[in-house]
Amino acid sequence: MGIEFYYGSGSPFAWNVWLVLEHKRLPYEFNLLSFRNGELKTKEYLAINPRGKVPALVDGDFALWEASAIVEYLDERYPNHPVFPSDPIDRATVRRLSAEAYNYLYPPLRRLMDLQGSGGETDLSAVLKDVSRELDYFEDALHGNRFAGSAADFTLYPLLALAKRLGERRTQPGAGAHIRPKLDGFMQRIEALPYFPKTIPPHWKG
Ligand SMILES: N[C@@H](CCC(=O)N[C@@H](CS)C(=O)NCC(=O)O)C(=O)O
Repeated sequence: MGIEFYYGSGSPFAWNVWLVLEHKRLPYEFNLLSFRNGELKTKEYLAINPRGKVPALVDGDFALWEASAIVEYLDERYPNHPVFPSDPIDRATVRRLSAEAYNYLYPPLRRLMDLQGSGGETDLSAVLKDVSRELDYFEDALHGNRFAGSAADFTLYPLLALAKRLGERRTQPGAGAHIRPKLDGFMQRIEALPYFPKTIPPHWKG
């Protein structure tokens, strides 16, 4: 039994794991679950991930969920093409950046998604300010190519892509407008990876 990967289109957490599976050249069975059709809440899927969320991974008879835990497991279990550097300080820095992306950038992005279309412009500008402050933070935190191909890159990229997409889908400049040159260059480096196109969320392509 190999690796089974459970994915939902557009989930930045699931995209993170997908990029890591590809980066590490691991073979896996891809399972696309539909949010709309309730496929994350079936008895079968809840037996894999009792939280009913994506991503999840089954490796043999071991089931695991939570994107960061999955990424760490994959890197330790399958050490080829590592996504964590060997130096303890670099490893800690990669972990810190991943945690910061999920703990500080994702929450305002989530609020932005929830607010879009609700017409609450006052709330919207406050949330945009929170998103742009975080984007500025990451603009300053990324130093050149240092973390290209690390677990932190694969955590951060899907969140930036989401910010950009949210901006493009609005009539006024949105979150994507705050992505400045270093982050933009970082996104381009990820997008140039040979396996990247395969991982674009299926419903973004159509
Ligand atoms: N902390 C979790 C977050 C996973 C998560 O929130 N996934 C969302 C998609 S972005 C989901 O599956 N939502 C479905 C639901 O809550 O019903 C992780 O790191 O994997």
